Amino acid sequence: MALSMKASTAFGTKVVAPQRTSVRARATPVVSATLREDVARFAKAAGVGIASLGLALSANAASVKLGADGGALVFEPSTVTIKAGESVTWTNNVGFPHNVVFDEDAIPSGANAESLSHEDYLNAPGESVSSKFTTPGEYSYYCEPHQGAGMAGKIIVQ
Ligand SMILES: [Cu+2]
Repeated sequence: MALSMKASTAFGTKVVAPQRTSVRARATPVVSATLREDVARFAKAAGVGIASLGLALSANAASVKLGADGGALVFEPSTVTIKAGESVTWTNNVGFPHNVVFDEDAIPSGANAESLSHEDYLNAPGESVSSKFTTPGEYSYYCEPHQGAGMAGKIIVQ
């Protein structure tokens, strides 16, 4: 009550337009601080979310399943087309362990087979790896454990 009286008094002695803001600021300092904190926290969390979302969007990662839903030992889809600078993410689906192997002679010159490859076996369900492709061209790759079964794929980088 004392606060609102003071606010009313102030209201009477000052210019009308900015008073509303002034009164609200005076009447709810604690709420404002908490709100500011919440907004800051939210902005921080959202910022991180938006940042990674932006990254995902601008990087436009293509997704490849390791093993088809039906159980076939294939990369699904076996061929993906992306733009230079975009990434491909491989995710364990069925029939693992899988891995992702690029050979020097099956990728554009200038690209690094070793850094693109993920030779460590993916053993866990849903486990994923990704590679970023910066050099345009065609990249053939395979899964070592299932190479004999024809588990091979292609990335076309435009
Ligand atoms: Cu495999």
